[in-house]
Amino acid sequence: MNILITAFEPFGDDDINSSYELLKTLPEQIDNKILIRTVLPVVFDECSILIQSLINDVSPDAIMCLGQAGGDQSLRIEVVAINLNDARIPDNKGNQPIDEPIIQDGDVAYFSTLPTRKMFEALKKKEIPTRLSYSAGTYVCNNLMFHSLNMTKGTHIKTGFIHIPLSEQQVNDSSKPHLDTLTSKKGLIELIRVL
Ligand code: PCA
Repeated sequence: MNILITAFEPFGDDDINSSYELLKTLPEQIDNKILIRTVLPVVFDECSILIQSLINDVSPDAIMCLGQAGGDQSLRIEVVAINLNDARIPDNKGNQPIDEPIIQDGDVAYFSTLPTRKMFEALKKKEIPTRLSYSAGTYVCNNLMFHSLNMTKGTHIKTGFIHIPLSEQQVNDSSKPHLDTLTSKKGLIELIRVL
């Protein structure tokens, strides 16, 4: 089984992105699952052009996209992506769409096709902080999740998105919400095993 796992480069004021730091710690294989790991630019629509060419090249059985979400301390399993770009800050190429559809006249929203409830239960069982999230936002992560689900619609490719909290490296005050990379890694490996 091939699993395509993507993370994002740093964006905004951050020099690192916890999703990319986490991706770098993952092995090439977990059980019988080959992990194809790649980092994507934080640029509206451009990230999805790259993912499309990866889908064509590696024919994955599942796609798990990762992104950083500040202000949280649990692995956020995204359940839904909506057809809306609304950027609070510009992306890494200076684009800042406001109230724009991702795909004109496209579907309004897509549900993740990963087994989100099962993934959530698996992490709870291992006491790894997690929650099901019903909004992936309206920035580049939601953009990527929406495009990926649109591309894999009607195929066997299970597709979804996980938001990763800031890592311990990114908070100078440990009372700020974060999750250490080791726990995020344990959680992610568990999520991959559930697939
Ligand atoms: N997080 C942003 C975009 C890139 C990332 O890692 C988001 O949540 O949209």
